[in-house]
Amino acid sequence: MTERCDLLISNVNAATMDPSLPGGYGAVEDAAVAVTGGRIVWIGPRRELPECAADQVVDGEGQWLTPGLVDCHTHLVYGGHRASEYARRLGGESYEEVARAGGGILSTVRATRAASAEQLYHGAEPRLKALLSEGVTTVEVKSGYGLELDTELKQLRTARRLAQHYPVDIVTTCLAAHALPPEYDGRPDEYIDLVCEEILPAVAREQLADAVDMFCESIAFTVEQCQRVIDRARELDLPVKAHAEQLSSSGATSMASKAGALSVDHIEYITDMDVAAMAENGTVAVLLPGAFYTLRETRVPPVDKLRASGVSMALSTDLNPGSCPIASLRLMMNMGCNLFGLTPAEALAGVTRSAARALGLCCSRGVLRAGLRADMVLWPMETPDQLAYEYGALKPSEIFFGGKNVTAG
Ligand code: DI6
Ligand code: FE
Repeated sequence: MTERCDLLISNVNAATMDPSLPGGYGAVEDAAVAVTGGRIVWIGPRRELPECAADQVVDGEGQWLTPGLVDCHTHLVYGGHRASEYARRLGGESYEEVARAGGGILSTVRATRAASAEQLYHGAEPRLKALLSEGVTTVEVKSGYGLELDTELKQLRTARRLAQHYPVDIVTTCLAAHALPPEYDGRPDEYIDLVCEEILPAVAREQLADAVDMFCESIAFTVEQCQRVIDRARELDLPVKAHAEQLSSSGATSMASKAGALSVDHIEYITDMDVAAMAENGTVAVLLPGAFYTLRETRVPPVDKLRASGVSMALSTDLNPGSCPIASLRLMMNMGCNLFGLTPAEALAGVTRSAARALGLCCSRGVLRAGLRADMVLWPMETPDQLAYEYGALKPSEIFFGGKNVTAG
């Protein structure tokens, strides 16, 4: 490290989440962190800090510092809402029944097609602000409520535009294979042709997506159709991920893992074979307890088996107007523990290190380590276990995005 730095935070306890350090949090007590050019240049016990003149010094007052949180699976940009559908489901209709009756995802498709880019942008802002206020510094945003070229592009451009105005990195994913649009009713293979031949190449040409996703389910697309989308994405050099095994078992998880998917998401209905395929291929399990909770599902993902097989488990909001209209990654940490049986340390790893891996970004973020981005959150707590345990009152005291203090208010 050089003898000067932009920012020095000292008198903190760091939950580095570095797996090479002992304990679930990779904790370094009484630590110091030096930042230059938006990156961590030194982190370790304060007494070992080399001589360093800092432009700005922050006294952490014994609080805990964590990596900036990463929400690795959202559908943040959409038109309208589905409050009436929620009431119908509370009255006994299932998510699939609502979808098959032309509601569900297709109801949001109609609203998203009808919305202007400006309306989509302003609709997404409060949801994004809610995430950012909790210390989220990277958000993945999917398309998938257009199901036609222009509206898919409109959603992805809106997502990119949000990152120009808020202190956050937005990672975009093209989810054109989310549902069958009404104009292709009865012709799913022809819609997959459109996705592969028109939508994905256009999105790749404009560099509007960092990855490609698909919904493999009885109310969406078959494993074979999803395989075609994956093959096309690979030809276009785009990484893939999949909504898999959310409502039933199909083999999508094994297929996607073997095809090198970054992550498979939901996975309540995976089998032992799927777990083995994920472990073998380094595919991240993205767990979405908010969707499980909202849809009042009863089948939980096999967390014990994933843990025993060494599969990385990320946690995310799945923020969307149908199965999870909840803009809180902190609440997902609590739900991940209460509903799925994660430990508090696994929950924090799930929204930092493993979430970064699910986006293919583990070389740049998700851990506090020299060389990585200085996306960091300071929390007024005595132990990092409080992040999963408490909800509502515990807020970040400072948020650093690329080494800049961006704490709101
Ligand atoms: N699974 C989900 O959880 C979201 N999409 C998907 O394939 C939900 C989308 C919605 O209901 O609008
Ligand atoms: Fe989703």
